[in-house]
Amino acid sequence: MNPVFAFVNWADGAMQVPGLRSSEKKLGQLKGIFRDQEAWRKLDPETIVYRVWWWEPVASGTEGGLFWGTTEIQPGRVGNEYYMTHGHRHLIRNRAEFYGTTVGTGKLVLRDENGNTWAEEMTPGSLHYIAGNVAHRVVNIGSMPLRFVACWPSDAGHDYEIAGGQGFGAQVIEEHGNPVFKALGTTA
Ligand code: PAN
Ligand code: ZN
Repeated sequence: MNPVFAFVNWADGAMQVPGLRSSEKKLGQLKGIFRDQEAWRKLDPETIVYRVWWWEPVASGTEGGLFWGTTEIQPGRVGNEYYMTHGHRHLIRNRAEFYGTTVGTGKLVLRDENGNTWAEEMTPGSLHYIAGNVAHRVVNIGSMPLRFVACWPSDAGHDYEIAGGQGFGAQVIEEHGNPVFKALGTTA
C-alpha cells in the first residue's frame, strides 16, 4: 500500500499535505465589504479576519479536477456587522461546491442569479451544497473562530464583483446580542 499523502484533522479541518497553499485576509484588504465604513476606518487594517489553506492536486483551471481547502474566520465585528469572507461567484458560473463546518457557528449567505438571498446555519457537522450560479459568503456569528472545509472544481475560478456594496442584498448584524439576517433595500 502507498503511504498516505494528505491528512485532514476532521475535528477542526486542519490540513497536512505537501505543497499546501495559504492566504490571509486583513481588515485593510476588505474595503467596501462591511457596511459601516466609518467603523471600518477606525479599526487596525492589519487585523487578520480570515485565513484559507488549500490543496491543488491538479493545476488551477484543469477541467474535471477538484480542490480542497479549509477557511478559518476570526470572531469579531465591524460596527454591528460580523466578520465574514469577501464572498464570490465562480467565474465559470455553473461550478458547484461543498462546504462542511468543523468548528464554531456561522451563517452561509447565498444569493442566486435571480437576486434571491437566504442563509443556512453553520454548526459543527453541517454540510452545505452550493449550487452553481449561487454566490456564497460565510459570516462568523460566534465568539470563537469558525472553521469549515470546502471542495470545489479546479476550473471554477473566483469572481469577487458581487462582494462590495449591496451585492449580496443582505447582511448579518448583531442586535441585542443576537445575530440577525437583514435583507437590504427593503428597510432603512
Ligand atoms: C472557498 C473561499 C474561502 C475564502 O475556498 O474561497 O472560504 O472566501 P473568499 O474567496 O470569498 O474570500 C471557496 O468558496 N472556494 O471556491
Ligand atoms: Zn467558492
